[in-house]
Amino acid sequence: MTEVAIKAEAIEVEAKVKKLTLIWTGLTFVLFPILGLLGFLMRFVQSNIFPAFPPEWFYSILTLHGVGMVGLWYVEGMTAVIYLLSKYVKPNTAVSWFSFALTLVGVALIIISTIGGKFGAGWYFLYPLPYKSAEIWSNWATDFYLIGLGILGIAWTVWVIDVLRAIAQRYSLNQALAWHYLAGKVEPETPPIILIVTVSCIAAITGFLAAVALLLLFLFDRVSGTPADPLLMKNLVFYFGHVLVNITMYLGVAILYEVLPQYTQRPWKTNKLVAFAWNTVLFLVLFAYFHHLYMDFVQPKAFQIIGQFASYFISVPAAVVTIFSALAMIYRTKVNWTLGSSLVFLGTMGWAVGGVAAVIDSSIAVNFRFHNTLWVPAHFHTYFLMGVVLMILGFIYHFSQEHSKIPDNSKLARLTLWLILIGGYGFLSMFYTGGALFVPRRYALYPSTFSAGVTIAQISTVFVSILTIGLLLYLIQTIRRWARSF
Ligand code: HEM
Ligand SMILES: [Cu+2]
Repeated sequence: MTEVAIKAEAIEVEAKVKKLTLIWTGLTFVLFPILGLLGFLMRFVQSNIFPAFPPEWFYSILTLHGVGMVGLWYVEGMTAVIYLLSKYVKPNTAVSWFSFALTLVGVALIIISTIGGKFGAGWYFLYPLPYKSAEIWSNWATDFYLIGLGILGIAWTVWVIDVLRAIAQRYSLNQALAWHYLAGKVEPETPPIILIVTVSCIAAITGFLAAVALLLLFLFDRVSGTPADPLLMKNLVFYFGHVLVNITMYLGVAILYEVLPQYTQRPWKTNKLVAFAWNTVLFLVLFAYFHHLYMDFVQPKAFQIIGQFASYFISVPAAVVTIFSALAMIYRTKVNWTLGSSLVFLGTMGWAVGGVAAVIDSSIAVNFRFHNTLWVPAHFHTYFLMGVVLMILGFIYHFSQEHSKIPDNSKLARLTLWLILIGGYGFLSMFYTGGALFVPRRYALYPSTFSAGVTIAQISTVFVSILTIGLLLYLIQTIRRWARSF
């Protein structure tokens, strides 16, 4: 190909990827407020404001909110990363559109199952509950839920494989995993985003395989009536869930490595430490999920111990290396703080806070007391809502501003950030307080033994209101820029 033809092709790919990012992002603008308001509603119900609210509705809302949020941010994280990756490699946009269409079908089935069919087994649908609902929901609702998940699984597996294919076109596996850095070489250069996304996509495939096995065992039970082994089912679902949630965070970190340097004018390169950290993640991600099964006394004891150590060691390399490097990036330099770069940075700090809370809970002695208390939603809302969600919202603003060229309104941006921080951390502190007082999670209405839960939920609604105003201001500023980017 001539140089002109190569350039023309690059421009065409860029335009295609940009359009894709705009459309996926539009979906996020619709789904995030709906799923967020469902969370708000749950806090109202737990405040005892509507004592007659049917508990089964609470559980179907809880299920939709949980699975919806986890899926939404995974998908938007992939979109952001594909956009940023396209500077280095050529992801196939047709595959992304295919995943988009299938994702819509899967989401529709899950909405019908939860809102229409009252399916309320919680987002990780622990076996055998889904088909033993005590007639709260019908078996068809469970069928819809599992088929919906299966469709999402197909869509996302194809998507991840295509990203790996695009990376493999330019980098060999050991280059993509930066193994040559471990041997002391720095050529050819592996951008951190390539390394992190390769690790994430390989891990994702193992998670989706576990999900396939899980769904097949559900199907086998449904069709033949032969029960599956509940311990195996729990291992499979938590392997899948833990991996999905973790790689979503890693996608956020990949965004950080690629976007923050654009605001600090300092390059952020892979080195031996970064390469070591992410290869450790790839290895340990297989074992950390055991921390979800500490209360299962039938689980082999060795797994419990491995789970605790893997959970400790997985958080050290990636998080510590990333957080210290991010601080070093902004130290003694003039950072261009926009709404976008600030959100990406604050999200990284939220990831750190949530990570500490998670490591505390992954200690067996502590988990013994905190298991299934509000400590659990406390820590995962920290690294989700105030972590990866802020990073991705930061990316969306960055992307929309880049293409619309509308300058930042720094006063409004500052107000927005303060509202999000005060509302968000206030909301989280109420979950943490509940955890410290051993208030259980997943209660629609708290019995009198847990009356502290009601007070905490009431205070929480004030903070969620502040958060809502902050997010609304964010949306107003971002959607304006997004709309101008078409
Ligand atoms: C927008 C603000 C949000 C609010 C007000 C909110 C509120 C809530 C509430 C009240 C619960 C139930 C806690 C319990 O008693 O067990 C919950 C559960 C949950 N939320 Fe959120 N949430 C928000 C954002 C998010 C985000 C951004 C994510 C993930 C990306 C998320 C994921 C989840 C998950 C996975 C569950 C557990 C569902 C289950 O137990 O099956 N939430 N949320
Ligand atoms: Cu986990």
